Amino acid sequence: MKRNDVTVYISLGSNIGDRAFYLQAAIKQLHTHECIVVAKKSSIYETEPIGYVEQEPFLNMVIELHTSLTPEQLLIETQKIETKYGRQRDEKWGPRTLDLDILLYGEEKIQTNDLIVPHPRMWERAFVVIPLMELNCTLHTETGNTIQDVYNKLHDKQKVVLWKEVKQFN
Ligand code: GSY
Repeated sequence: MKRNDVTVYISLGSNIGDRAFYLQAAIKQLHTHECIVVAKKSSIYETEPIGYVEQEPFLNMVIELHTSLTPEQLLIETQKIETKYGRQRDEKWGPRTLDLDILLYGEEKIQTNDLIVPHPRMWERAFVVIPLMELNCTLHTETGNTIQDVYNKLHDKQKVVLWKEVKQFN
């Protein structure tokens, strides 16, 4: 990690086509960027859809990356990757080949027309919290609840099943 790099967590999801391919392709593409290092990958989970429920199950995971990009530059990169892999932005809650959400950008709070960080719904989503906790169990919400507290409340309310395990060496 270089001196000015920021630690960022990104959630990835896919529920159309070769879901695992889309997740891996997005990670590869991010890592290829000269200002991004993908440092950690969570396991992959199969998860029931939240929001619009009449759709196929998702594969979800979270990655940790280190970057010198600003939040806005990083958002542009994630959107380019979503578009490259066929994401169509017409349905807000509908199925998608690839979804990349910036969850946390260091300790920063960001609120622009295009980006809110911390991600406003991240702590309500077991498909985010469970893989995120694998990567960093010291995180906490803005109101001071630990990620373990959030996990305890959520984990048996939404169906999240381990699909491909990745062992962490912290
Ligand atoms: O916001 C991410 C897209 N998305 C997902 C998802 O990735 N996983 C699950 N399980 N449900 C979802 N609903 C939406 S929208």
